[in-house]
Amino acid sequence: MKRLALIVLAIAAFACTEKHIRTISPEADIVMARLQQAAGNNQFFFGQEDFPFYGHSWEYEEGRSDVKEVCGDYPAVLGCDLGHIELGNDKNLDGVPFDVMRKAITDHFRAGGIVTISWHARNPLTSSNAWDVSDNTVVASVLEGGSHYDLFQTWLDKVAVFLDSLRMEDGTRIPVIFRPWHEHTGSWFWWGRKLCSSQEYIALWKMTVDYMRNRGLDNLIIAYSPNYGGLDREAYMERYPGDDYVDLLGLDAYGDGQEFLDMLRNELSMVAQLGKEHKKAIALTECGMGGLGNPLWFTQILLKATEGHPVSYALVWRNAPDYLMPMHIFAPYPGHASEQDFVAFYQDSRTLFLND
Ligand code: BMA
Repeated sequence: MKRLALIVLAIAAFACTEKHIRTISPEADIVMARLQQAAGNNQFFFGQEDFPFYGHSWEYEEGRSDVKEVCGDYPAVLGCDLGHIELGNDKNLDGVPFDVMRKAITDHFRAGGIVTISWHARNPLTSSNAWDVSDNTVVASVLEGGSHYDLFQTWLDKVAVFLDSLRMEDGTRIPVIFRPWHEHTGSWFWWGRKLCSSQEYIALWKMTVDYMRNRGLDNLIIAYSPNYGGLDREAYMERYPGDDYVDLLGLDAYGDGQEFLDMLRNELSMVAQLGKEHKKAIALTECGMGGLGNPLWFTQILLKATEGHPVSYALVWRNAPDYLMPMHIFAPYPGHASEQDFVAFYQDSRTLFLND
């Protein structure tokens, strides 16, 4: 009897610790292997945020994409954002209906594409947006024991429900590069560097990832993405939650010019070295030049920055409709000055698009 009780206890203890064990689906493993393979060949997948939903001069027209209209193929990586899902809204912070997003994600994966999801969550303490940095107790407030813990659990639940709803007809979950709490080395989001301690940031990260894993989400490839700019190894790793909580080492980097290129190359070689040591793929999880004023940005900056570095993908940000946000663009559209340069970028043997 005593022995039986001990066995039961041992199983219970294992079940408790098991919730923190990383499980990853075969489909997500394939995506990770494909990312590593591309990087090993000195190639990278090109991606864009929100590309199927709208472009420079249009919104919600099935099959359209500014990038496709310029080079004939779609980006290989589709980026989406869950901001406002926490409010129970039907549309995200940029007006994209979550149903439309789900369908686009499914179609993109079915066509062989890769999906990444970020979350510009609103400020749970002040009820303002993700950029409200007026209070530096927000992260503490959502952690266990904090005043907004219960509310925040309901937010995590809404994210988990959406991520779990991304499935193929046979029920298999679609692999997603999930990229929470990004650009935390800057201080423009409520989870940013000056807004919380390292311990608080790491606790927020672990709570988020554990929540998703406890819900059985084995389709997530977790991406860590500090913001570029003056980062050395220590600064990059300062708030690293640990190898069990991260699958991909990212960098978000916006800019143009020689100084930007030199610094980005330095930081990418630092991230590449860390990727080697920690056995993680690396990526430019966000990049671009706001407004795309340099017509040679794609060949002279992005291609040169990634040359010789095992960057698995590079995702540029969204092309917002001009009538909503003038020149909030990161990829060319037909008639844009960088069209030709983008075609050369597309034709370069190192870049991979959806057909690849
Ligand atoms: C920012 C801008 C915002 C947008 C946010 C989330 O960089 O594009 O307009 O709301 O990303 O997509």
